[in-house]
Amino acid sequence: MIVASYDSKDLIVLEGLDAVRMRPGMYIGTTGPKGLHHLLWEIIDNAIDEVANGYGNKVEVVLHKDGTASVQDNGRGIPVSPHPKLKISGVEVVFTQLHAGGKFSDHNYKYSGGLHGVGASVTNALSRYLEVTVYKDGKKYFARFESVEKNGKIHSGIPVIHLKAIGNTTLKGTYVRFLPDDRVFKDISFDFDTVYERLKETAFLNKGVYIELIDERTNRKETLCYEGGIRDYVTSLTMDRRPLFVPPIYIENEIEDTYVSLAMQYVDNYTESIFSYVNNIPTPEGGTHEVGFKTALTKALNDFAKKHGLVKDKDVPFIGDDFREGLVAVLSIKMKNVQFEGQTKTKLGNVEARSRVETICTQGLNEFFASKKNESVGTIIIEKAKGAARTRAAAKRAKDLTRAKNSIEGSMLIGKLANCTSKNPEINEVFIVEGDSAGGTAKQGRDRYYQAILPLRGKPLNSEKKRIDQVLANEEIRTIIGAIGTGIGEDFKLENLKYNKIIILSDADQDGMHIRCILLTFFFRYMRPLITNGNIYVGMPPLYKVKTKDREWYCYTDEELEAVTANIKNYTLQRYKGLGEMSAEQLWSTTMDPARRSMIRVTVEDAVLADKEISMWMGDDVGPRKDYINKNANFNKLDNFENFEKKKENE
Ligand code: 0RA
Repeated sequence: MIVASYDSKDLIVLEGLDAVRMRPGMYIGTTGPKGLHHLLWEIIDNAIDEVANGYGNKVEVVLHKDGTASVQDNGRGIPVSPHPKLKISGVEVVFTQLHAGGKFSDHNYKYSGGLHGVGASVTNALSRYLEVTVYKDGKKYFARFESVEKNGKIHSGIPVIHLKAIGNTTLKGTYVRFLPDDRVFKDISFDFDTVYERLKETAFLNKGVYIELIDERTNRKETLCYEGGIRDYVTSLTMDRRPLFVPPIYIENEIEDTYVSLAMQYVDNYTESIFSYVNNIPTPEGGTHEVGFKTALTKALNDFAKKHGLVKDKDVPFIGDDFREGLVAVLSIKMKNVQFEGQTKTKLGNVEARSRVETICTQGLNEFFASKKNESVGTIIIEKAKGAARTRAAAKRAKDLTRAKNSIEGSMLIGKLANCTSKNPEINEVFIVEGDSAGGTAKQGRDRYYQAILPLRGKPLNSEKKRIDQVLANEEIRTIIGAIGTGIGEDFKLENLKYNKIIILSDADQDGMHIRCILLTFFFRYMRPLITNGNIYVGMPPLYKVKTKDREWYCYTDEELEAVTANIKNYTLQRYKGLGEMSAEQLWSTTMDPARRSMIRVTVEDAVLADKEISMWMGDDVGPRKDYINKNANFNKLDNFENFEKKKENE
């Protein structure tokens, strides 16, 4: 058994960590699953930094049966000698000083992802205990930290065993193992899939690094290593989507300590998917590096088209957007002194990155297209861009038409909308309701002061399968756009949003599910800020009503139904097949009244995954969807695949 021993000196050093425990949200965002996994990312990022900088090549992550997680790398080992000022071992600096990781890495690594992170000390602060073993210079060292209770107060991350040599070794590297503190996190179990997806992204971004994930709770083991790096990443992103050529275009170069790599491909659809990273940190808001890449792409492709006489006078002239229709690209850069901007601090701000990325990409692309064997690839891209330019011209005509129509007969177009009286978007809500009859019920049941109702007559168009001009030609879609007020695509303006909550209300059957998918797909592709901003909700009508002589209950899930009916006798059970079966009062009290309803707020945790899944579920390639359903579906609950596809055919 380990006996906790620590002195007052330790407590003073550790005051910073107590602050982390007081306000975990400030350091890891939440104490939900996302925050819990953040603890592990901090440790993994440190190990990856070490191997990605060329020291070692392997990182092993284990989820243990006892609830701990461990990360082992075969790098140089965390420094063990005393820090000149702090007079404590390097290991203790890393795990007890806030942000020490960053300061530490600055001199030791050319680039460091950890700079963005909050540091391994935060993991220590929010753990029951954390142990470190360092293998270095022929010796094995060990240290243990604990969160200990003293005088009714919990002190975080106290070194109860100061770093000491415990034997000899021929190994090198670092092993960290920790138990998240269940007094901080409600649920301390790591999710295999979440960890796996993160490690997979990491493996793609650090080519050749060998990553192993072992789940001892379920005996699962996965090995990840991509010799092709982001080339393999792009290939995996486009696997389900008919790439227009293989392999992806790949560029890699370095200017003044800025290292740039780019892999790109085109697929047979109309969306643009650029996934960019700086020092392995995703930058979903884009930034200067993306601007540099886009400029280079436009320039290189315009030059190619001109050189090969591919544009005729009658053709619509290209703009940059045309070259990005169907583009799937991963841009990964590494640089020093990164500055992040934007709403969620995920946008690169460094101006020097723009010109460096542009120079490297222009040079690389020009070289690629100058080669005789790549001419066909260039021609394919130009043909695709021509299609995009034509559609753009058609879309503009459609948009102008929509705008004109909106202004002339604006009230008529959203005539189906039963608006609310309040003009305050902050409190206003709009329910998008499946079907006229349910729409009517909702209109009667609502609080008309702040609740608007928009009934949908038919099924809206599946926007994943259609070009923007066709999407805009669809009346249901136009009505939705008109009602919400923000506009779409690059015209989108959040400040014009008319309703703070947009609530999709559809039946709890297959058709309802399908309508929900179609609407979410549309919002994801054309009004994505509504999702990232948390304005989109899915309403949850009850599935059952249980009634006895003197009481009734509404149940929203099968589990609830079981719980309610477990202890009562002589009841009648009504299963609601559609919203239309409820009275206005019932719909209000079960589904619309903020005090009693439950709703799902739609968020996007992972843009890469969401993008992939949406094209799998809603795109026109049937194969991947069929595979997925056959692998994962529970056929007792779901109709079979053929049925699902038949429903989709009627779009
Ligand atoms: C700074 C300097 C040195 C190693 C490390 C950091 C290091 C940190 C971590 C975190 C997890 N695994 C790690 N491996 C190495 C090397 C200094 C020296 O050569 O003594």
